[in-house]
Amino acid sequence: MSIDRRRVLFLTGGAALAASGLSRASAHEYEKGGIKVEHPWLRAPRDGESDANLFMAVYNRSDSADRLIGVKSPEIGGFDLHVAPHFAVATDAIFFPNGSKVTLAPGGSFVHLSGIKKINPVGWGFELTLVFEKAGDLLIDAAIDAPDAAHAHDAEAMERWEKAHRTPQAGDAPVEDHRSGHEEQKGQGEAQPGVGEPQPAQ
Ligand SMILES: [Cu+2]
Repeated sequence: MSIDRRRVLFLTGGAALAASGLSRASAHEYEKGGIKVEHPWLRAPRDGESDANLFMAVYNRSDSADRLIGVKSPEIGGFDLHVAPHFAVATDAIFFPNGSKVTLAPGGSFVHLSGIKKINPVGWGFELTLVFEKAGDLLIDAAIDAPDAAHAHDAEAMERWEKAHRTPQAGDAPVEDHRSGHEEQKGQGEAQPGVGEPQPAQ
């Protein structure tokens, strides 16, 4: 996955659309049968955790109801479907009436992913297959937002995350300086080479 892709996710994002007040079709949508999934995104696992919640807008333009019954990815251990009280029909599926738009969002329905084995950093994408009862399998690339993101492509949350997880940028002090400092500290208090063993060259 390239940096260009990351830029694409930002440029087609909800933040820009919200700011302009437009809701034009963007590239970040996926369609199969009568089902269209728009802006799938997830809240990245918090540091040290392996769970993430997945959100999206789902349009059902077919003339029959459909249900999301599963999520597939080699990178997840499992999933469960959480249905907000006002949509509650069953907890083993998320229900999409025909002719409806249902938004999975924080505070409402969502897909909980667990046991995530490998995931890209915030700002990148995560590929998953959504399993709809009638429309079948639909491969999506969910945008990975910050763990505290309020909506898809939450630029403010992403900025906070990047500050807290800052990696060296071009123009920063060389990485080597930083690392050699750690090595000096690490050496202190560690076991000294045994008597008679070769001493490291200075
Ligand atoms: Cu999007």
